Amino acid sequence: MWTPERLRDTMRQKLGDHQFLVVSNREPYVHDYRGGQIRSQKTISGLVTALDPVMQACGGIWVAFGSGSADREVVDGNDCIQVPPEHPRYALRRVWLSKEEESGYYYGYSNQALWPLSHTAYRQPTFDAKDWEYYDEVNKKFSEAILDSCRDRAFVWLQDYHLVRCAKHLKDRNSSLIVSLFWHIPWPNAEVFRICPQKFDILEGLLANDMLGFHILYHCHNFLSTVEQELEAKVDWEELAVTYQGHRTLVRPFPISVDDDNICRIAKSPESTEAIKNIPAELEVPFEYLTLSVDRVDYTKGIPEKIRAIDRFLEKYPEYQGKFVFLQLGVLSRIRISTYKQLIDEIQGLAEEVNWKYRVGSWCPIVLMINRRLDYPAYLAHYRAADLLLVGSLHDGMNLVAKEYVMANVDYKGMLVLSRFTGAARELKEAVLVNPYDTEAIADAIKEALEMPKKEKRRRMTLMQRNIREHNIFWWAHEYIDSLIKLT
Ligand code: ADQ
Repeated sequence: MWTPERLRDTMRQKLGDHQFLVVSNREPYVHDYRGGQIRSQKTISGLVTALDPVMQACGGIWVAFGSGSADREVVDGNDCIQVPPEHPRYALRRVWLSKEEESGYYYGYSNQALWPLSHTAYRQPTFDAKDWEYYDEVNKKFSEAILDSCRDRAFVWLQDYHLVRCAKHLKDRNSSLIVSLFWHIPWPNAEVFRICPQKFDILEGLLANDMLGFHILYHCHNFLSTVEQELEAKVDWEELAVTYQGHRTLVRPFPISVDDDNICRIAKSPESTEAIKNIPAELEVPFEYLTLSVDRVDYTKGIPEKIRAIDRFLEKYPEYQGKFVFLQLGVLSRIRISTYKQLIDEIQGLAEEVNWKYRVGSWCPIVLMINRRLDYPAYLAHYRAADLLLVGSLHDGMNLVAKEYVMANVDYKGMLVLSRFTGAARELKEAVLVNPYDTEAIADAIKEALEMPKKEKRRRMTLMQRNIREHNIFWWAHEYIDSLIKLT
């Protein structure tokens, strides 16, 4: 099994004198002013959940946008700070962006063009030429910070769709760097991608990487056929590689994962066990059966679709009325974008409607806590208390919530109902798999999961836990870096 220690020792051997840099838009730790004091906090995102344990194990430099109100106050002369703040293990190098840059690059091109383009969730992307200019400029800025932070021999590991142009800018300045980008979201099929006005610049930027990683083989194939249709490039389907303008890029699937041991340890901790007792009071609604969902509030996560399915479930199986509660936990993100504001209104409106329809006395079926950040033991306590976790993503690169839930299910109490359109569904085959657009099917899947015999739940959970243990986040990082090292 892969552990942080094993990853650290293997990386030391394999990396030799190469520096190790991770680069992402979102920083893993943010410093903000609160009540006149500077407070640091870990940020919430799938990317940070996955990569922070890797960086804590391996050390190195993480380059990211400094978004906190007090971020500038705490860095040294090189814009660096050691993190995690309570027991430093690696350096965080902050990149500063102006409001205009953040608006054009992050809220604009990244999240109103690339995000909807990559997810089949039926929101039309907006391609704004000015946003694209900001996007490319910010990618240059990131590249400058990377070049400034590293020597000639370095592995630069770019993260996600915010940084498609970085490899090109880096390689133009220093071709000896080994550069790879991991794409955390789905890659669309060629027919969807072809509408993008900036498609050549995007593909050119991505093909400057030595390796491109996606969660699943299907996304690798989508990428290869996109390249085949859009560029004069040699696509090698057998080796999964592209040669473009004399440069070869490997394209590989690496299904991302979680820190399994840490989740189990904290889920079993006395703090977590104690926190379970607080949940009924926190919900303020009596229940016998608790269904939980946890999401960043995003239209790709299928939250309104889940609420409609709960309505149908209670209509179709009235014996659960008065006993069943659906708790939607969440954190808000990208709320400056109007689609996200509308989504919050839609979720709240729907929940009110369904609650009004079924409310009896102090009971109602939907509890929304969509702007609630919980500390880790309390967060895992919710997983332990739940009878089932419902993941309803309309499209999701992986979905780490599903994997976290399986590992936190230390009492084998619950069951996972999982959207087929997540990367996780390719691995967690023992979950109850559903089409998130099919209201009727979700209603039936909830019933099936709630009524599943204990023995069957335990059997399925054990198989899923075994799979995640064998393919945890340290395994993932090792597979990835090992493939990169082979390129040297
Ligand atoms: P995300 O879209 O952010 O990630 P996901 O993988 O589910 O989606 O990760 C969300 C993370 O936020 C989880 O680790 C979860 O624990 C945390 N979280 C959510 N709500 C929380 C709350 N209220 N309190 C505390 N923590 C909370 C993107 C892609 C995914 C891909 C990941 C990693 O969209 O498909 O799995 O990157 O590659």
